[in-house]
Amino acid sequence: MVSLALGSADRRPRVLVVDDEASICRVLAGFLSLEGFVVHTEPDGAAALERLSQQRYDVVISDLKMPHVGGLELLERVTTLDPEALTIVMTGHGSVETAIEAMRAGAYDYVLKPFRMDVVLATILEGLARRRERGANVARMGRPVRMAPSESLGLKSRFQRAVDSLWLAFQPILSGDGRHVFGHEVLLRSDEPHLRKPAEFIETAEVLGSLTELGRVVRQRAVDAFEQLPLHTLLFVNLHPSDLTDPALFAQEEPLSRIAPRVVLEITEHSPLARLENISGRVARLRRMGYRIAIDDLGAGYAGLTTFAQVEPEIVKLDMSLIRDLHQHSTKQKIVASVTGLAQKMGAQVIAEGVECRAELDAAVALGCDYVQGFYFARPSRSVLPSAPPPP
Ligand code: G
Ligand code: MN
Repeated sequence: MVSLALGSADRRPRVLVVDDEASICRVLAGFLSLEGFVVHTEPDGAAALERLSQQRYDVVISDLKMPHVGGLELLERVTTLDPEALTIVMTGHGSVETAIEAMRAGAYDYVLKPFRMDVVLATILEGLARRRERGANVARMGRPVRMAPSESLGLKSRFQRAVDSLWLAFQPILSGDGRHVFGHEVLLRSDEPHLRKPAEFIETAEVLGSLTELGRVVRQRAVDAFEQLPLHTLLFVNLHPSDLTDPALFAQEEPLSRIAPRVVLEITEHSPLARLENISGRVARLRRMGYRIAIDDLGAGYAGLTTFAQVEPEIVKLDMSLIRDLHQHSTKQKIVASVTGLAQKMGAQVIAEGVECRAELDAAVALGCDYVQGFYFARPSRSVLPSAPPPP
């Protein structure tokens, strides 16, 4: 226990922090007390429930993985014990899925560990403000307005903010000798602090059923970005497999279609493409519209060669996991050599992704890669390279 409640006259918001890591409890309690909250801490769900049966809290901020009663169970119990309490879960980095599960269980919001204090504070303040608003609604309408957990309000508003602050970074794709710009890949970025990682942004869209909307925004932004491209170079745009089911992509009005001959659509293998019906037909339509098709991240995920046969790509992008330490790894060398050989037979060109050093570059080119992309040459950035960067 960090600070003592000052009796009923004390109207400061009360926060219960639940985490089996004592250091997290300490840090959060210290910080939130300074911000004017009354803070108590407990090391697990069972102890937290015991405390909640005796005292009311405005906010319960809890870890998910804890001994005895874990975070998810605690959440469910809090929702029935005190529906007015704002519940926030803390979860390890990259595990947005767990956070989402928690939101389904009734959590108001989540913060990803390692968290930034300003993010935690903003999440709490936003939640309290929302609750006040809701209280005002209850008073106005004379009957309770209960928010369904499925509304995932926190997640939705966060996603909307991410879409509003969405921007595309450019990363050049160069000839094997690094002297010519072949094209630029546009990569999804957002200034929304909770969804800075593109993968989390996309996962959130997936959960909210907003992938189609996100895909449309990205394609419109890609067209806007096209203006900045040097003459005769290509624009590489990532498609999510779900974009292939969006009728808008195939429609006359599709903004990207106006520049289709300069666009390479990257179809990723990170999600199982095989579940989509009639991939060959969809890809054929895109090709008739003038696009070129690339298979992205080959070697990273699902049935690489099946997709190869279904899509018959003009371009193949080798996943960076194959390129990493390529010069020291004889099995990777054999794989890269066989994929470049196969690509050549099929009339496709090969891009090595994620080249980070000279040795990887030399190995990739020696094994038959036509183009290269990676931090060794340029990181994704807000601006387009007018010409190839000077050799590093
Ligand atoms: O899945 P896709 O290949 O489209 O993802 C590209 C991602 O890889 C981008 O987010 C980009 O920032 C990152 N990236 C690009 N080049 C490099 C590199 O050389 N090394 C690493 N680690 N990441 C890279
Ligand atoms: Mn890509």
